[in-house]
Amino acid sequence: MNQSDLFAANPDPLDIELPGGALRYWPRLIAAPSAEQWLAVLMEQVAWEQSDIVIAGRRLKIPRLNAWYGDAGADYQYSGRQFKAISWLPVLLEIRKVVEAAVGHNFNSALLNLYRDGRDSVDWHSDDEPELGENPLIASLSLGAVRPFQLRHKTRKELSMRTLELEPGSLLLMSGALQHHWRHRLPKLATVVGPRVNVTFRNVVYSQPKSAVVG
Ligand SMILES: O=C(O)CCC(=O)C(=O)O
Ligand SMILES: [Mn+2]
Repeated sequence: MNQSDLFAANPDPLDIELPGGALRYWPRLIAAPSAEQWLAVLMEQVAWEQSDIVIAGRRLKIPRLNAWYGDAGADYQYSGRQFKAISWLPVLLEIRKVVEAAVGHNFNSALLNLYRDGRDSVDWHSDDEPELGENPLIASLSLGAVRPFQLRHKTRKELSMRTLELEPGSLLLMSGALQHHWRHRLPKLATVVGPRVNVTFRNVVYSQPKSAVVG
């Protein structure tokens, strides 16, 4: 694929200032043909799994499929589970190159999510695992169905919830202290929607053995 074909006509980002955090949004970083092709390849080639998490001592299946890819050693833990990085697929290296060029930063890993339909979701959370460092830089590429992405301040209830409709081919960059002050989610939808794949590039800044690894 020709590199220039990957970019849409207007790759300029929008800066969205939030109290205590920064968001940068490229509505159409990737042109539609590449976005559609990548969606199909990722749905087929990624080692999708329905992970479970432990909440209040109970093991539950998460309402989406996911997978963790990255450089050797870029492992990741949350809710008592360790995710060993799978080596990059060629398509992920291609996507990473485009995302790194836009953001001006390198990433050593990516968490992929597959929302099979509107019943799949991710609940309120911050991407604040210690592996991601003090102020994580998270670049989130969307492919497939448009889904609302919502942000809510952790303590300042007077601040209204923000909603961004994440378009296919768009990139959302979360940076600064955003993860300290805001939570985000991708809610379930009552309407019929097709699949959406989200590739969130991250940087695992240290990787050390931990003793209490479950499962
Ligand atoms: O699907 C999205 O846009 C958000 C995913 C997310 O927040 C995460 O994987 O941590
Ligand atoms: Mn997140």
